[in-house]
Amino acid sequence: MNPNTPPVAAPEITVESFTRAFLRELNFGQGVDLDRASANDKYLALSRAVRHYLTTRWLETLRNQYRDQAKVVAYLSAEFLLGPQLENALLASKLDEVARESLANLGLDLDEIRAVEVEPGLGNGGLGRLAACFIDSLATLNVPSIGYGIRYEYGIFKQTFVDGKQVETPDNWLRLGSPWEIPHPENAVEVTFGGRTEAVEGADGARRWIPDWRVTALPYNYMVPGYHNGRVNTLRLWSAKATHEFDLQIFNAGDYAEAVRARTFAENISKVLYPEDSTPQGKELRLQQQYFFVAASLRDFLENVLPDGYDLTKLPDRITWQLNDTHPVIAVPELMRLLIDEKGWTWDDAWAVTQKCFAYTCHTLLPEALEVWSVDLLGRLLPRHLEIIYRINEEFLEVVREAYPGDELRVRRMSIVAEQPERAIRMAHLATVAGFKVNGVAELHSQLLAEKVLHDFAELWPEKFTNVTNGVTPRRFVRMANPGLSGLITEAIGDGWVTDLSQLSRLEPLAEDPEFRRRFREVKGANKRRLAEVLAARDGLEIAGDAMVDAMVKRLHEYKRQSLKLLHIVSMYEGVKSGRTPLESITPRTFVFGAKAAPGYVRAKETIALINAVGRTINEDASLEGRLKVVFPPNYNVTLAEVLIPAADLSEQISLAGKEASGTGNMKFALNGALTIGTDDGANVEIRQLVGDDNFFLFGMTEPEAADLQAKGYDPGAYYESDPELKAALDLLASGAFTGGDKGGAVASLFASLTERDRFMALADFRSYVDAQATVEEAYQDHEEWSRKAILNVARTGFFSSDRSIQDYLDRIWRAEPVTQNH
Ligand code: T68
Repeated sequence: MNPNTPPVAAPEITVESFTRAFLRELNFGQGVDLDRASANDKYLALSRAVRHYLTTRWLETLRNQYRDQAKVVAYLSAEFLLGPQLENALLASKLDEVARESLANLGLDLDEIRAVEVEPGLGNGGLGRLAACFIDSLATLNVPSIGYGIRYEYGIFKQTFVDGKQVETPDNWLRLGSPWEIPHPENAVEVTFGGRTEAVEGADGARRWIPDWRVTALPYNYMVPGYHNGRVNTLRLWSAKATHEFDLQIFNAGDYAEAVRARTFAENISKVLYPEDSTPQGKELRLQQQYFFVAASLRDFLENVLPDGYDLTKLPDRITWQLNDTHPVIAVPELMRLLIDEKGWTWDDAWAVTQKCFAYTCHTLLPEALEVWSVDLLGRLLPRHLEIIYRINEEFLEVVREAYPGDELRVRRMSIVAEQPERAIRMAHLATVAGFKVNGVAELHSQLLAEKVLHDFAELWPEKFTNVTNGVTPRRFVRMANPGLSGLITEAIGDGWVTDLSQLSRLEPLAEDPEFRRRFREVKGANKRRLAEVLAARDGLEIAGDAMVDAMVKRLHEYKRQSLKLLHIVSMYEGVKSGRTPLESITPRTFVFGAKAAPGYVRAKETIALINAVGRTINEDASLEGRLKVVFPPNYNVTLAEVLIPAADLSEQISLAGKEASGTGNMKFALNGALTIGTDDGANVEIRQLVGDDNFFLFGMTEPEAADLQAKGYDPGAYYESDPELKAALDLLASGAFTGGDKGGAVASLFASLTERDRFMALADFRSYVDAQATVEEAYQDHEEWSRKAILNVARTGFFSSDRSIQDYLDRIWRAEPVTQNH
């Protein structure tokens, strides 16, 4: 790019010019007249018009970046769960009002057009959504950065329920066109796989890799606009295309069918997002995906972002590659390979630079969620990388042996290469050895990482370990999703909070103001009515517009304990049916679940079926007079989150202590004025510290208590036998009362799993949970007091902005002095 190219003038923003831009896109982009345009035509034309306005800023950002040659943060993530783009783009570019007015003049409604958008579901849950919040904050904080990931053709599956059971259908999100992406075939790169390696005479460490197949990585750029600051960063997602060369060879050999098969094989790489969120299966295609996007991203940075002839010994001054979990960790041996085999560097020089370029974020505490690749598979797909990993490991184990002479047990524990149950590469160990920093995602998580999961490493390199508590973008999750609350806040304290969320603390005195509380309740009430409308239109679900909204939305996993929530609901129902609880004493409540289960996770799917069965029974039982409702809208996604979260009164964060790394839904709810009922887990700990014990419903064992109980020998049967309410709830479930008399299948399986093993100790926390729920009931009766607590939740949770997280990454990691590792 020529840095002297004169800037293109930003298009003037007026209602008239916007109308012209919109109609131009409609006529010449879509080829239709306004009166013949479909809803999708209008959506595409509007999106392109908005994109057009942002493009000038985008080019400017790129131009400045090229001129300044500043240090860049590259966020490497296999998932970016972006959510709908149109409204965010309108808001970031200050076009929201203009667009609304311009469309209204044409007799069109912005919200109707927005509703057409299909969100890009390129992520499973928290990890993918965090990546999306982070690139938003990076742009808003003016940090030169690039997001790198995969442009899956099919995102997270679409969930439907058939007879209450989850059925997955493909998410063909690109079907109606994708106005937010721009392909750049001229920047395509080749990625190779398979084959073998051979020696190179006289080179220190270098070997020649002779791969046996290759694919083209085609980049698609997405704009990442900062909020009202003129910066537009880039998210670059890679799509796999068969190489022409490869095709031609086979076509020329006359085997047409084989050529087509080979093309499909190569293009499969970016076909579909794996829907397992915490139990990686070690599938070859997944490793292909990981290497594919990482190899393309590294090459892209070295060739397209750095100037020609850049002195790579200075690479750490220009880049930090932030590894979002272990999925991109194969980038480490890839950089080594590029430096040694392609640039001719010595091993030691390459390692010295590589060690300063990567930092690793861990998102779990569950051992089964730590990625491990069998040596057999890795060696077959990436033979050169396996050799490099072996050598990294050899040199690393030397360091361990030097630090702990004679401690071979420790050496085995820390080795990057596991020997049991099969020879395999532990990606978290590789990431920890190669990264100059390792961070957890909440205080408790980072502490447990250093004490448990990566204990040996934290002992060897304490300076390497740090914490960065997660955050969420206030633009999407407050300003956009909750216009009512945003208006109220802005009226009270101005609009500075949108980019400095700590300013929410200025709301604190207003919690004591009855008029402010009344208006706050009014906003909540309006949000509930909006939720009721959306659920009716989207799913035909009927909920009261004014009941307490009690929400549990997150992936379905045993450690998150949706089954504990279910037991509470069954217990409330059982209380009424058995006459223990007078119906009038029950606060009208709508329980809202949202959760996808990994398609192969049988127990999770059984739990979904049971929640739906219980819901159906309760919703149809006229004797409850509609006081309790259980709804489970299918296909919970970012679009629905933006409607549900602002409407919630109570946020369920009930994982077993020590299992949820952080949670980010917990933050979104608190910021929208829901109170949390939660365990002392993940970021709940910090939420409670900030909002205060009086404004948080704490229950359950602490992590050390849970660990102790496990160590002593946990017997769930004892809890079942000794707590009559728990027994009654479980027995009612087991009796088939919710399943048309069926006592087998999911019912028997959940009953047995809870009473016999109960891996996540739901029964041990039941009593404390149900008691805390009784406190919730009581507190909710007092509307004034509840509103006070809710406002204090908003006022005291400004800390959970992803802007603050990004500032912490800048202070603690991206500008930190790399750690020296003595080898
Ligand atoms: C989540 N992890 C954590 N993983 O569970 C959550 N995993 O506590 C935390 O708040 C969040 O990350 C952000 O830090 C995930 O979402 C995955 O989605 C995932 C996907 C593929 C493989 C493994």
